[in-house]
Amino acid sequence: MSLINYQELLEKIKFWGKELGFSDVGISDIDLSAHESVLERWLANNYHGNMDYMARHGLMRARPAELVPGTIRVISVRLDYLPHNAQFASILKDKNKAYISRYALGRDYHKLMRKRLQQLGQKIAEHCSDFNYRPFVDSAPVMERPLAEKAGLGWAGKHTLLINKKAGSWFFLGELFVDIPLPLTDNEYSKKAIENTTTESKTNDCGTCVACIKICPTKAIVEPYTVDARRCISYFTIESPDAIPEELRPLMGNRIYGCDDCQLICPWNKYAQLSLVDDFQARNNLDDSSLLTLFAWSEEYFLNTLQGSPIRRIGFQSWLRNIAVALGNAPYSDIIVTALTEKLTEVNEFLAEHINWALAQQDHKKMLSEQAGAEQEKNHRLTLRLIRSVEKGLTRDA
Ligand code: B12
Ligand code: SF4
Ligand code: SF4
Repeated sequence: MSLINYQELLEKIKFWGKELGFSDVGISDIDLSAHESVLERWLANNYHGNMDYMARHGLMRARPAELVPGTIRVISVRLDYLPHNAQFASILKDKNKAYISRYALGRDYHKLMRKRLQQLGQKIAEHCSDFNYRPFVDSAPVMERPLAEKAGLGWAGKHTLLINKKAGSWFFLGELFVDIPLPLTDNEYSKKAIENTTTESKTNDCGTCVACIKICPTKAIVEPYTVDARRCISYFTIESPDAIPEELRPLMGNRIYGCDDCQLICPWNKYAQLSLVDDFQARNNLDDSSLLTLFAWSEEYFLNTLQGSPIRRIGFQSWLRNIAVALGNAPYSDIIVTALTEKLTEVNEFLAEHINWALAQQDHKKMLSEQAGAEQEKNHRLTLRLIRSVEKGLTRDA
């Protein structure tokens, strides 16, 4: 039996990872015991809303070897997704345009990353006779961020997303569960990840900054490192098929699929790197479309055009629900009122309720234009502050 030099193998894994286009690769053990109570508390507070899958597997989410028996290491990878010409500020500024989270402008990342992780696993298998692996990308009960933190890919910021000092936070995570004793990553992030779970207060490169907590339009970051998903725009425009709570609708602005605000305000995103993946560049003008154009799509057109896009997953009903609310948040326009009224004749009760809400908003703005305008500006106040900060600090991506 030939002995394997795991240090040498690790160097090869890093090389293959880069060859496959991953921006970073790190190795962690599988001990997430310090995160079990955090996860339990999050679930007990019902912060997961109707994402039943978050509660379904109990603590297996924090116990990789229960998910894949035999796992002793996790290889975490990072893949940058920031598209060229992100136009963050210019689209958020124009209330008649549709703002779609910049991770979702191109092809769905799940399949693409899983395929690359599978290839990485195959490469390792060619060098290790007795080797088992399973790739995951956001698809199974796995705590991806705490694993990636331990693997030295970055630190979890107060908005809970992973950040790297040289790369910001515009990236996806994925992992390969493996059953070989690879050496663990030992860098500033992995050291901090361990320190932070053994001390009362966290220390990291967020320092005293609280910009993400302040800028969140719906106050979803209820305390540092904790997001109440039910208040997060990403949750109620993507994950939840239910009606959007009325009090949150005006705060959504023109964000019709996900939200990037907490990352946009983050000073570390000055160092974000543009994605090298063609599939993540914008397709079908999704980076710069008017709300009315998207609202006019038929279901057939939606399904055909969004083939391979993550947006297709939410279905046509949620798509129209989100755009209807954004149209309610747009400045008064006869054309918008006509489009909403016409749509009323062809939709079910669920959508009709959102459209009627939007019509009432439009009506309100027409009747009391000045006062309503001021009210709308109040809701838009944080977005205006964000736009200024992006224009000043992220000139390339503004
Ligand atoms: C459920 C989920 C959501 C939910 C809930 C988000 C949340 N913050 O929990 C919703 C729908 C809101 C969401 C939104 C988004 N998501 Co999401 N989401 C997930 C998912 C599936 C699980 C996250 C989870 O387990 N949450 C439960 C909490 C308890 O765990 P956690 O946040 O990971 O762990 C934190 C705590 O343990 C905390 N912590 C640690 N120690 C301590 C100690 C104390 C005292 C406390 C209080 C906390 C604490 O820090 C940990 C790390 O942040 C992951 C994929 C995965 N399987 O991990 C993607 C994932 C986190 N999402 C991702 C993305 C990109 C997003 C969005 C940016 C998408 C968008 N543009 O709209 C937004 C960002 C919103 C935000 N600020 O989080 C990426 C993040 C990549 C990155 N750079 O970090 C992931 C990893 C998917 C992927 N494979 O790339 N998401
Ligand atoms: S994604 Fe938007 S709504 Fe969700 S926590 Fe971040 S800023 Fe708040
Ligand atoms: S905005 Fe500030 S507090 Fe929030 S994640 Fe970035 S550095 Fe940390």
